Amino acid sequence: MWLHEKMAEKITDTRKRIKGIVKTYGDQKIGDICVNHIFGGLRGTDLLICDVSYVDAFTGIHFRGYTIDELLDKLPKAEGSQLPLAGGMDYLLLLGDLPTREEALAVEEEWRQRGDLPYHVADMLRAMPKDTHPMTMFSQAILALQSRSEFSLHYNNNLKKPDYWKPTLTDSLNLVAKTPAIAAAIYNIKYHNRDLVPPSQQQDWSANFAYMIHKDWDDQYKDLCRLFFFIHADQGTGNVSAHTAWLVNSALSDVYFSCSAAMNGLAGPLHGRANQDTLEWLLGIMDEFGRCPDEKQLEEIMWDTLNNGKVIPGYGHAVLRNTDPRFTAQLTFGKERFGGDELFKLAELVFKVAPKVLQEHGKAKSPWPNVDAISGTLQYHCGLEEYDFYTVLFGVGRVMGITANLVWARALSAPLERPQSITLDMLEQRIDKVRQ
Ligand code: NMX
Ligand code: MLT
Repeated sequence: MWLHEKMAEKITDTRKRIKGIVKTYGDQKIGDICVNHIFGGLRGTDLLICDVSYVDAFTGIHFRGYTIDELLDKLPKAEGSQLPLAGGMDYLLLLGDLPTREEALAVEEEWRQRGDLPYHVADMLRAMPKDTHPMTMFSQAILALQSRSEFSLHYNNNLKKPDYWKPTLTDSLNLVAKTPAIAAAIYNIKYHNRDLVPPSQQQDWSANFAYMIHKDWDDQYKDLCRLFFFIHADQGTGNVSAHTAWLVNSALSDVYFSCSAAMNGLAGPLHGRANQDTLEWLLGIMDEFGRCPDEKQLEEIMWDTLNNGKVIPGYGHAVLRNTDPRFTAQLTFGKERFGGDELFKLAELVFKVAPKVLQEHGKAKSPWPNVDAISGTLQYHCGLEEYDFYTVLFGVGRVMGITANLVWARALSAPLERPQSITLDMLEQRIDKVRQ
């Protein structure tokens, strides 16, 4: 397949590069591990290599070296839209090159041919209890596709190690192709108890989600899908979901096992579920006041939230120390299209007040908004009021980057990840020894 051929060239070069680095500098020290790293969730340790994307503390995400603004300008656009084709983004994440329009459309076409949801997945989703969280459904649906894994099939038939990436790329294309249909199935089954709509052959991958949830008429929502899936596509391999996938995949578990596990991490309130929690919090404020409160009232609400031992959802970050550019991209989208919306005004006001309050509170290392501070507000404005669903949308975007990383993991024979654990006694002995 054409994408496999293009990847093969890149992989050969990168393998040589890594071989050279390890051969020449294998013993070169590049950092230190302190006790604080062990007890601080490994923050501040450069322990992973990821060329697909990089998160800078101040300028945020760079996809293959490009910022969000650069890519909004440079990536080929969807028909009749100013927003990028996800096919172009996947091409960039996998290969590291900006795609031409033809190349972006060719990835879209690959997905179009692979995008149908097998009956057994839809049946399984329908059989799940109605109060099942949509992220549980999403993770299970991905896992239910595992029986189709090309990697597992070929591995069982003596696939050679240098070729592991090939069926991994096929799995990656197949899974990404189906994620809009999985998400739409969850939405249609859980909230509307209605028939599923098969993906359209006419829509681009992002817009197809809108089409399958009966919003084919809504061009604004299609654009929001294009923006949303694009900005959520990757965030290095250190975040909980991507790192989970990386770890699981290091045992040679295929893309489906790895991505299903990743989505279980994304479902946590400190990670992707913050978009659900943010909207719930904002709607609670709107309910209390019947409108957007004034600055002073909002400040009081924030202090109440903090004094009750809760976090301000959507604010702070493990790595970022500035406003998340994914927040800014969504803020701009909302301002241009529905700036007068009361809920949107509230999200804007939170942006004005929260950093000040969090700085005064003095705990969070970053008082600035992350991607989740506004994403639910845009979804809600566009008619998706079922906010416990929003993390599924985060997952649809994220699977693109995670799978690109997994193709590279297999291409570069990323080893079984297995750090050593030591006991507290051993740690104290080690500290004594080093201090002597
Ligand atoms: N509101 C109140 N307190 C906060 C916040 C916040 N938004 N952010 C951090 N803190 C507290 C944090 O709970 C911790 O308190 P304690 O010492 O009592 O445990 C202290 O500040 C230091 O935390 P940090 O080192 O700044 O943050 P950390 O790297 O541990 O966690 C987050 C990062 C993102 C989990 C944290 O900022 C947070 O809980 N934010 C709110 C939830 C959120 O928006 N999550 C989404 C992240 C993005 N994503 O999509 O994954
Ligand atoms: C993400 O997009 O994965 C989040 O911002 C969390 C992170 O980067 O750790």
